[in-house]
Amino acid sequence: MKFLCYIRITMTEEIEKLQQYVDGSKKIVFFGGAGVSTESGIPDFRSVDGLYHQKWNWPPEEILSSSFFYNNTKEFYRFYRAKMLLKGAKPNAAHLKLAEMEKAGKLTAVITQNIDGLHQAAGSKKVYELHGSTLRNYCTQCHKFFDVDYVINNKDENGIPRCDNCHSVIKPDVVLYEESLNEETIDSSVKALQEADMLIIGGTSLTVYPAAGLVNYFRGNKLVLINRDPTPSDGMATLVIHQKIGEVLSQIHV
Ligand code: CNA
Repeated sequence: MKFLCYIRITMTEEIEKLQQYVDGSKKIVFFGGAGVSTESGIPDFRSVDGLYHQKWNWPPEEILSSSFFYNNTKEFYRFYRAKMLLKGAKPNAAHLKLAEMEKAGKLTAVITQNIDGLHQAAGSKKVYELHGSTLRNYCTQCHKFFDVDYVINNKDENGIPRCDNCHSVIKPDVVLYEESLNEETIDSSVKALQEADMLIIGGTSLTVYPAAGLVNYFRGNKLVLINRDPTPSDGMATLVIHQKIGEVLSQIHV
């Protein structure tokens, strides 16, 4: 009895509504972005303390473009090592709750724009990585694969990781600006969204296309948007929660 009273006082109406949605759904899909990992200490792009507000000689979207990678590999890796290769980051309450939802048979897929591998580290199995992963890397010449530890521990005098087979430049298996998304990943994401009975969008400004456009494939009527700041898509959601996603999801019971 005491326990029930406690929940009633601390749960906001938004969280109660989210809980009702989760209770009544069997095929939840989560679509997320960089905001899912800020509570793990990884900066996003567009928040006030995000990468777009830090001073670099080029804007992040230019450094993280394909042409910049090939023309200015040294500078790419200076940025990439400092800002994208954050080893030691651990899954937070949001990653863990989503993995728990999948294990409980409620969530069918996580579709993420993130490249940090934290959903899998939390235990999620069905993860569609729209923009690839920093954990996978390959030689631009002979295509040999390398893990993230190799990239962290091996660099030439310019900070560039090189293949131990042919000495060519290693590239992270991430989708850089100017590059196309993997078709199989898109198809699987679209299918999951079309079959979903609930969609939770979280921690994304929904401004990076074509990834952000995928949420339009959702046909259900329970669309929850959990984002610290307003997004252009707030109007299409049936429930909008402007709070930290880890704090919100940790209050949900599966
Ligand atoms: P973004 O444009 O930086 O937007 C992030 C959004 O998350 C913002 O609207 C914030 O308000 C919101 N946000 C930040 N922290 C929280 C929080 N704790 N709870 C809820 N909301 C929060 O990032 P997007 O993902 O929309 O943009 C897509 C880019 C960012 C993709 O290409 C990613 O690869 C890229 N990115 C990924 C990572 C990562 O893998 N962790 C980090 C930085 C950038």
